[in-house]
Amino acid sequence: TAETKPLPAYASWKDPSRVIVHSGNTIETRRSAFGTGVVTPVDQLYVRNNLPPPDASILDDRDAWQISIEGVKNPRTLTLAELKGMGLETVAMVLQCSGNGRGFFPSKPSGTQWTVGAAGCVVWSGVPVRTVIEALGGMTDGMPFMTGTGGEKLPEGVDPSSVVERSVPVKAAEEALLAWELNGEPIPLAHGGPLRLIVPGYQGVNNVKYVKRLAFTAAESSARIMKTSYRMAPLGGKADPSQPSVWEMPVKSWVNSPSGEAGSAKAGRVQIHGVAFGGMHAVKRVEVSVDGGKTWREARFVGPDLGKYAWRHFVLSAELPAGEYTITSRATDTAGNVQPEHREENLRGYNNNSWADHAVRVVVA
Ligand code: MSS
Repeated sequence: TAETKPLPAYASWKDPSRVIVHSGNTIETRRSAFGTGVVTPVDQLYVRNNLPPPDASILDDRDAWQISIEGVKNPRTLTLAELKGMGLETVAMVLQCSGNGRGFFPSKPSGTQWTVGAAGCVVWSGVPVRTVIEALGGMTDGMPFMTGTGGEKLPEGVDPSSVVERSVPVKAAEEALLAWELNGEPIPLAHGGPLRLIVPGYQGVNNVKYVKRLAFTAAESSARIMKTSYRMAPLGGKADPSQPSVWEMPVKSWVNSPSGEAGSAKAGRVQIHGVAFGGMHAVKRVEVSVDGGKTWREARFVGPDLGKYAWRHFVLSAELPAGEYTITSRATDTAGNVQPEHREENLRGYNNNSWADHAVRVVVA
């Protein structure tokens, strides 16, 4: 089992047996903890913070939380109470850190060495961003970006460009939510309560927590987290704003069971299962290989389908005599994108969806 540290105070309610605490700002779900329920319980959902979270007192009066809406015909500040009166929608979606799978890069990029557990499938409830735009007279013409700003208080002496501010292409506003509930309960501080910007299909970093400003903008944010972090920079190179930002998630799947931990499979009939998602598209099929990708068999989806942004569990029933196996899965989405064998090499280890990297080595006895 991977090394784990004590849970930080703001996430002390997480189940320590189901997570790996890398640091006070990075907590990963164990591969063996995912189970087969579609929705990830919040007490085992991963956490990633770029800055220490704000003081828990921001949750004392959730309805009084304010967000400034800019880049619309009638810009104004809205309270969470007002947002709750404007509309209600829910979306089930995969929340995944863009660095999930970084631990598999041989180049050992700096950052948390996540394997598979910086991801979960969760349900958000809130008001559609497009409803808010309409209520404020529509978007200002010609704004290519939607920019969300996080509500962290920057620590004393910290450069203001350290603010968590992310821009996404404005078309993402059509499906985005300003959310106040996670899995049917008020969003905990660790996951961005009282109010979070949700951008379905996009990598985790774009889902800005404690969102205090939502703006339709002519340019991308000049915050460091936008300009140079979360860019697909070349190995050995330098990150710059001309490189692709981590936005839409690519198609991906992995096997959760057998997990590869000692004793995770016994000789005989084994139900190989895992999760698959397509980012912007539903997944259409998953194949499983028990011989490291030489041969593949069609897996079957199990459990409810919670929509194209959610993941699906898949299962392959296989007869496994005693021996050593390299078990992996390969997903295809409805747009025809196939999960690749190889990762896209990049400086910081983002967007890893390689089926080879996500294979589990299993000793069946
Ligand atoms: N938001 C804010 N405000 N801050 C921070 O730091 N982070 C990011 C997102 N958002 C942040 C935010 C990231 S980066 C991620 S992943 C996410 O979030 C996570 O989530 P959770 O809830 O899980 O913790 Mo990577 O791409």
